Amino acid sequence: MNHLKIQKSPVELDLKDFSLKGEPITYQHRVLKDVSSIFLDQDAIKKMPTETLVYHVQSWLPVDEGTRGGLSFGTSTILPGKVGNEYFMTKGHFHSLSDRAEFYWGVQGDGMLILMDRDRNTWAEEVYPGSLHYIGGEIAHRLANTGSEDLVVGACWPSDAGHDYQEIATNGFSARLLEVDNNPVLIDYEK
Ligand code: PAN
Ligand code: ZN
Repeated sequence: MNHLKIQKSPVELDLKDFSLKGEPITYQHRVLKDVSSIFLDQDAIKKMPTETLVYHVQSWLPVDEGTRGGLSFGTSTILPGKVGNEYFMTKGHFHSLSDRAEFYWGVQGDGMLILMDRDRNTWAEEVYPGSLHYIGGEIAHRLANTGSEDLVVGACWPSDAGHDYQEIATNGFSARLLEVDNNPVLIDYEK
C-alpha cells in the first residue's frame, strides 16, 4: 500500500551525463555493422571499424510495451561522426500505430531531427539544448548528429506506439542529410 508513503521515484535522470539510473532501465546500442545499410556511401563504410558506436538509447518502460495508456521515456545519444559526408544517424521509424505521437527534446550537442510524412515529403528541425519537438503519429523520425560532441535527446512516447522499422529499412527516407561546404543540407534522393 502506498497510502501516505513519501518516497523517491524508482528512476532518476543524472543531469551530468544524462544517464538514467534505477530500475528497470533497458539499454540498446547500435554499432556501424548494425546500421551500415542506412548510409549512402558503402565504400566509406568498408574502410571504417565495424564496431564503431553510432548511437545508444536508454529507456525506462514503466509498463510493458504495447500497454494502452502507458508512456515510455528514453534518452538517445548519437555519437559525432560521418560515413562519407553523411552524418551519424539513427535507423529511424514510423510508429506502428499511426495515431501515437511523440515528444523529443534536445539536451546536449547539435543535430537534426529528420521527419518524413506518408507521402514521402522530408524536412528537418534543428536540435540543440532546449529545442522541443512534437512528432505526429504519421511522421517517420530519425536523429542525426551534425556537431562535434555527443548529441543527447530525450523522448517520451506512448507505450503502445510500436516501432515500424521495415518501411524505412526498405525504402529509406526520401532525402538524406549530407554535409555540403561544412553545412548540413537535405538532399532529395528520389527525384
Ligand atoms: C526513440 C528512438 C531512438 C533510436 O526512442 O527509438 O532515438 O532510434 P531508432 O529507434 O530509430 O533506432 C523513439 O523515437 N522512440 O519511439
Ligand atoms: Zn519514435
